[in-house]
Amino acid sequence: MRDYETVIRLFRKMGSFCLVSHMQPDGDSIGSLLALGEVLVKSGKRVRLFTPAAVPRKYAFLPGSENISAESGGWEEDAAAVVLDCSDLERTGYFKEMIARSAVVINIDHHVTNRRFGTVNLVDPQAAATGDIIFRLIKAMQLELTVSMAECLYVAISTDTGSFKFDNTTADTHRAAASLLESHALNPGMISQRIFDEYPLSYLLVLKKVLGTLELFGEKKIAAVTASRDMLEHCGAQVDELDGIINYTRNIEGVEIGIMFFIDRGGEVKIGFRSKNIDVSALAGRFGGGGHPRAAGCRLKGAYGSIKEQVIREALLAVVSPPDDLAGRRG
Ligand SMILES: [Mn+2]
Repeated sequence: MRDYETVIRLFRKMGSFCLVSHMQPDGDSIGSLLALGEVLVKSGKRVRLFTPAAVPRKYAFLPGSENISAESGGWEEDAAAVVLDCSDLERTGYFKEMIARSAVVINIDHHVTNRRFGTVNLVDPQAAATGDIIFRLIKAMQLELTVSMAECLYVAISTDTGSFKFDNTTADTHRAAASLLESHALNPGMISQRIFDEYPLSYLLVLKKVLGTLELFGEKKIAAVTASRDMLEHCGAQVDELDGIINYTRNIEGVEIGIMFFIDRGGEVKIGFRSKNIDVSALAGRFGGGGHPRAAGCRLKGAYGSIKEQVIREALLAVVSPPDDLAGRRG
């Protein structure tokens, strides 16, 4: 609680705040930014909101999102910098230098890996979302929770928990969500429809094409799909619309490794790996790539056919003989 009190004292003492969150803005970063921004405005402070990239279309319905600037022009040198949901300053992109020049940096985050770069650090890895910490701050400040704050924080918490499905979801997370729903007549069905269920038509068109390429190898323990720059153009889709598609391969019952080949321009093939148990960062490492044990990738130059052959061969070896340390951990 001491960290909360320190932050609250600074909120009361300082008159002007620049709030900033991370690249690839998500529901937690946007929701936390807007809710805390409103808290400070309601407390009579001068507040500016920033993200190092435009607010994604699906979060544009959140009240106040039009006040978030992706440009650093309005940054105030004398304001306290409040950095939200960032484990390190690199995550703030081109705001990094301005933050580093601020006399007061308030770091509010929930990542275990947070580098404690602030003058004050309110880092709570127990919190499922930064929005959860903002909610506790509002309670500790004994402020009225407005309907817009509640909506933004509900979006923050529900997105960072994958709609209350991930392992970071605790009884406290549900209690916070329950308080938010109780405080105002939020519409969780509408919120989840907008954030989790709706997608552009181009996504479905590209999904249909990519799933049409599905192949299975190694007694159906490896599933692979292939996408290409041409497919994207044909469907009018953006490259980020491919992001979730690889999970379809990994999620097939019995499959251990899911692979997506993306044939880009200039003879480059990007390869994504997903797994249930096998360390695919080691597999990606064999091709000069890297990542996390369950999600990794690499990029190779050359003909798609021979690249695919090499990658599948290595993946088959990984399925047959997973590294001992990970094999031992299998439930
Ligand atoms: Mn977060």
